[in-house]
Order: sequence, then C-alpha cells, then structure tokens
Amino acid sequence: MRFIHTLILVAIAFIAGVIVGALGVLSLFDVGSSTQASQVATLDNYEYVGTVTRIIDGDTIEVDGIRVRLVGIDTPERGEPGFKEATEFTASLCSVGSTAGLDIDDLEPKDKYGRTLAVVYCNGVNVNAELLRQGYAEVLYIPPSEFDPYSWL
Ligand SMILES: [Ca+2]
Ligand SMILES: [Ca+2]
Repeated sequence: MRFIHTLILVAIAFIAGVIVGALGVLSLFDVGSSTQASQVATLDNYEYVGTVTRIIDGDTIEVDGIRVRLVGIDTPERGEPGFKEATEFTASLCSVGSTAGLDIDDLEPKDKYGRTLAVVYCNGVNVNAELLRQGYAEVLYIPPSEFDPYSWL
C-alpha cells in the first residue's frame, strides 16, 4: 500500500510539474508575441527611426547625422534667454545615442535650409509638444503642415 501511495504522490507531482511548465511556456509565448506586436505598432507610427547623433539646440537635432528641425515650434537661439534651458531639455529627453522616431511633415518634409521637418518622439514622448507644454518653446505654425501645434497645448 505504501508503495502505491508513493507512486500516486509522484504521479501528482509529475502532473503538477507538467502543468506549471506548460503555463510558463504559454506566458513566455504571450510576452514574446505582445512585445513583437507593440514594436510593429511603434514602427508603423514613425516614418523614420534612428539614433540621436547630436543636439544642436532646443528645436534642432541630428538623427543618424540627418539634421532635423522640430516642426511647429521655436526655441530661443544661441545668446537669447532660454536657449540653454531649451537645449538641455531636448538633450534630456533625447540623449545622444538614444533612439528617436520621426513623424515627418507630409505636407512640408524639409525647410528652406534642407532640414527635415518632423515631430520627434523619444521614449514615446512627443518632444515638440513637450517643449511647448513645459514653456521651453513657442508655437511656430507655418502652413502648409501636417501638424497643428496649437492642438498640443
Ligand atoms: Ca529656434
Ligand atoms: Ca508624417
């Protein structure tokens, strides 16, 4: 009898182990597939994804060496009050070496200096809108533009 009891206990332990193991595999699979889905969704939102290579000032950065002007806003120029603060704020959101997603202005993809006009996303944050909301930038709305900066306020 004792042998049979032991056998049943071992069988129960084995079945429990299989169930726990199966749940573990299922949850791993779930995590894997949802991560993949969100990455696909994220890349869909951006027309370009690259690495921040340089912070020029509050409203101009380089992504993979491409000069990008943050559309819809204007931060102070060098020598003007607020220049340092705006530049540091942009640098804190989009540190050099981090990943940036660009939503390029479909209606005006470049300005007269050849800079790419875009909304820049760093860590999922709309940097153009955040500069405006935190008071580091002013609205600079030059139609035609895909974006209405007033909608960010
Ligand atoms: Ca400026
Ligand atoms: Ca766009």
